[in-house]
Amino acid sequence: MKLVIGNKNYSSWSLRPWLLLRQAGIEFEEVQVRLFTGSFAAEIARYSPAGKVPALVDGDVTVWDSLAIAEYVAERFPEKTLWPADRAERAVARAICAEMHSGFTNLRNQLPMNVTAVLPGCGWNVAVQRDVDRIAAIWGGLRQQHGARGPFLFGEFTVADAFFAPVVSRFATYGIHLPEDAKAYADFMLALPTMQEWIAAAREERDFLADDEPYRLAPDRPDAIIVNH
Ligand SMILES: N[C@@H](CCC(=O)N[C@@H](CS)C(=O)NCC(=O)O)C(=O)O
Repeated sequence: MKLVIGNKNYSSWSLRPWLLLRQAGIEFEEVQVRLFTGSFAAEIARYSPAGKVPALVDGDVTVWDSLAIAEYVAERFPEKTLWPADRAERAVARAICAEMHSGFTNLRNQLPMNVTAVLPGCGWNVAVQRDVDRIAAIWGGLRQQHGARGPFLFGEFTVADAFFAPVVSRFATYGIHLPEDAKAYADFMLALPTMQEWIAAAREERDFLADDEPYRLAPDRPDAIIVNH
């Protein structure tokens, strides 16, 4: 199985299936395509008809879009129970993943994932705060309900944790203040060895995507390659 991803520093959509596979202990080959470079379109076209990362290639099956990939992986490895086993909990898990997938546009537009940046206070506005409040309510509510079963949103790790992982990173980058229960969840997720592995790899990247850097005027790495979209 091959997972095609973009830059670890920027590609929030790529982080979701990558974390899902790594947390579930599913072997895969990682193929990285550098976003917005001259060769991106040609390279990603080899793997995805949608022309975007992430994409999963499993033999003659190709799946694109992070939500479809999560569903495929969960079906392909039923023994990993990547969705909650309980039907009602599964419905909630799917609902919050869909909410994340199609919503929180203020947060997504204003606070782009930028794993290695430290930008406290940047990008914040009241519309972003509404998204933050909703996410904190989701995390806090689920932790209250399922905390006794384990540290993840539904106790055990599920697709829902993978889906909110990029938000955890954004909150860290932009120094977003969270209520205690939501902060405890975010801190726990950030400390996961798999998240740390992703972050460490992001630090090794040299591409600096100008469009994703509204708050850093110049790269803080002298070896950076500036990529303009
Ligand atoms: N809804 C898609 C979004 C994928 C997406 O927008 N990927 C971005 C990178 S994070 C991309 O490949 N952009 C390249 C382009 O649009 O040319 C998913 O969940 O996978």
